[in-house]
Amino acid sequence: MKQFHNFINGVFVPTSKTFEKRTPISNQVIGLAHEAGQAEVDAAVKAARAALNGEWGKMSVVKRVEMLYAVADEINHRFDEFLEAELADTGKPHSLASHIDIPRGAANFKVFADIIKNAPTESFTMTTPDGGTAVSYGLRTPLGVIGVVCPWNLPLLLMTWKVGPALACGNAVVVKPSEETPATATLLGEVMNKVGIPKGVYNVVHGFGPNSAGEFLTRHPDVDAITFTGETRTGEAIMAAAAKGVRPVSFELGGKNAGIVFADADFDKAIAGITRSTFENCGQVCLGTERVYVQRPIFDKFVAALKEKAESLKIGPPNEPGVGLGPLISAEHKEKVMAYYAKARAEGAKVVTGGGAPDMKGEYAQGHWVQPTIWTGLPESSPIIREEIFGPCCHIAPFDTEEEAIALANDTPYGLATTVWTSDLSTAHRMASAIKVGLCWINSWFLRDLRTAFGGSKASGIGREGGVHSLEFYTDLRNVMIKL
Ligand code: NAD
Ligand code: 6OD
Repeated sequence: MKQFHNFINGVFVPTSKTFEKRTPISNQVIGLAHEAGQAEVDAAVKAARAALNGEWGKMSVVKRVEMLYAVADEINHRFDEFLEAELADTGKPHSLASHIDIPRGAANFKVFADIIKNAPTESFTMTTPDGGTAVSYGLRTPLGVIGVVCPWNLPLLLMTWKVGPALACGNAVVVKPSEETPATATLLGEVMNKVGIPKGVYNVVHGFGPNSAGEFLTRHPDVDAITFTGETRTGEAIMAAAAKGVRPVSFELGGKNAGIVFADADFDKAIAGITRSTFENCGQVCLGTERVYVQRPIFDKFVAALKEKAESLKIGPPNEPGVGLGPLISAEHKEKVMAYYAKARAEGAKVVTGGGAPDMKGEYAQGHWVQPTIWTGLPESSPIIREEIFGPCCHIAPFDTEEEAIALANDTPYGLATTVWTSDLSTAHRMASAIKVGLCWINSWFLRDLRTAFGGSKASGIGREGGVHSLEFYTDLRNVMIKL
């Protein structure tokens, strides 16, 4: 049985209070995570502060960059271990984790090391009232101790997406991974020690949200800023905690994203794109499309083709060849998704495909599997169309005009992402400027250039990370003015 210890000041720390980690493919217990209490969270924050006051705080940018390169190289060196840990925690297909999650875990350190190495700051020269000259320049200083609170859907990718830039900017972090996925954050502690990252720079505390490590961390008065990815309502609780001490937050929250397919789109590419945006990672991607709007002339053909794709997805465990759909993360999440499947039927949806749980055999019978599901025929007021389900499912509705598609896409409190499929460049530009989201993909989905701004509008987040935008959050910009 694996033991997931806290990682505090460079040391793996067990506690007397443990909780079970079960694998989603069979619901078997595969490990025990050691829950951090207030004392462990205090120790982690204290270690982070000491690192900032010690060698790490004094380290040159060049040296820091070298160390982050070494972290990336060591993740790649231990690629198979990270992959195995992520597969055991999430049950996602091997093909997905090996192409997206683990490579991005390494890239998130390399890219932000490059960005901090090359980041300029502004400089101005002015004439002073006495006829002399003054020069001002910007100086980026670390924010301090950053609390990093993470979800379970892309555990290593989303954690390092925050830890990479935070460390590149010279901060120290205390990470609270999701209680569902403790493995890769813990493993990263070994990497940090191996490459010689000073003790206390990277800390991990395990546990839950309320009245556990998540709340202890976000309420901690010596945490200078909080970066969080997760549900919008958790964001509200963390924002209330951060208000004490007026601490900055960066939030990547939930979504109810629209996929929009015009009749002039390349049909096969649109089908392939919406298949991914709806079903990838078993629908557990915040950027996914649970609302799909298709222009009327191709509506029936599109629904039939997406149905065929959904039904061709092989459901199974990570290492089975050809698997395209893994399980949901937990029994609790399966219950939530199945409740929406039942609600869709009760509301009179036409179930185009799926709508239940597959019949899995043997050791997988207790896993958290659900069928990929497509509905049509519901009114826009339905909870199926308004609420984030976070499962492998979508509702497809027809539209006639561009204006109608824009109105439908924007009719949501969320504003994370959209994916628009059209061969008309002008339509694409108009849609991109009219849909109120942080991320607009045209003829693509979840295509990432880490130098670009990433984040959500409206209830989907606060702030942007990525490229120089991460520096805006993870550094404090000071102006220095010198009277010459
Ligand atoms: P969640 O909000 O339930 O949990 C996220 C983390 O917050 C976990 O580590 C949890 O323990 C912690 N937490 C919970 N309550 C807390 C509290 N009161 N104080 C401090 N910490 C607390 O989210 P989840 O179920 O793990 O992830 C799925 C959600 O994340 C979906 O809504 C999805 O859309 C969102 N998400 C958004 C993005 C994005 O980039 N916008 C990316 C991935 C996931
Ligand atoms: O690619 C990323 O940087 C990112 N933050 C992805 C988020 C995916 C949400 O599930």
